[in-house]
Amino acid sequence: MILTISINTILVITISTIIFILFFRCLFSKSSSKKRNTIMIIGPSLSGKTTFFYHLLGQKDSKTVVSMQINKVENYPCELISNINNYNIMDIPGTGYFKDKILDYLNDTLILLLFIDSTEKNSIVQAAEYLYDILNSDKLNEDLKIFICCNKQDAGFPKSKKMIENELSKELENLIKFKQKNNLEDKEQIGTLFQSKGKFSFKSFDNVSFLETDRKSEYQSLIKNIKNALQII
Ligand SMILES: Nc1nc2c(ncn2[C@@H]2O[C@H](COP(=O)(O)OP(=O)(O)OP(=O)(O)O)[C@@H](O)[C@H]2O)c(=O)[nH]1
Ligand SMILES: [Mg+2]
Repeated sequence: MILTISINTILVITISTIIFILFFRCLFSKSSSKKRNTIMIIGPSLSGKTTFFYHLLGQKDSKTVVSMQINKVENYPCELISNINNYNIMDIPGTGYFKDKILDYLNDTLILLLFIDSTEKNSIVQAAEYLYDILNSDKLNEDLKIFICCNKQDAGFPKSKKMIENELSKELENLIKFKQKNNLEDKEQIGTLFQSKGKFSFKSFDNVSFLETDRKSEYQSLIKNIKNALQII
């Protein structure tokens, strides 16, 4: 009798322990491999974000105006980038108000496209400010891929991706020094970029890559890069 009770007790304890362990393993694995499916398009005003957004939606000849709200599709079957999965696609206007919202969406973002007008110096200066906030943020997730899209390569005298990378590096370096000198950082969260010393280089960010693109080429290289990235992630 004593033996039966003790065997039963041991059995109950063992089964409960297994269920307990499995429950917590399941809970933990869900939180660490969160399914992210957002592609976010950001960048200075007039860099060509909404034109690309409509291209992804199959509306190639859409006329755009300065965006005053976020363009968004949810769970969208975009055949240009995947035949398998659906994605949320967001186009964030280049005005100041929306720029501040980007960090809120960063944790759910898989692919971040930073658009730059390659013919405009000011577009590069503004892009550095976007990048500072993003690379300095504690909301960067381990899956995130950042493509710096040197857009409008078909227009005027565009800068190459190499020139833009060099200019952006210098702009970021100046921005970091300026913020450090004037102690312009959120005291609650002092980011890694704010603490960095010496020359800034994109070489230490292997999730960031540069590419040249434009509407005329139907964004072929950009779409190819997005497809490749989605297959790997
Ligand atoms: N030459 C050229 N012009 C482009 C290209 N992409 C967009 N444009 C033009 O650039 C202008 C701005 O494009 P939008 O797509 O509205 O720019 P945006 O980045 O959404 O701007 P905001 O909504 O103000 O943030 C429009 O007149 C487009 O026709 C491109 O690849 N080449
Ligand atoms: Mg727009």
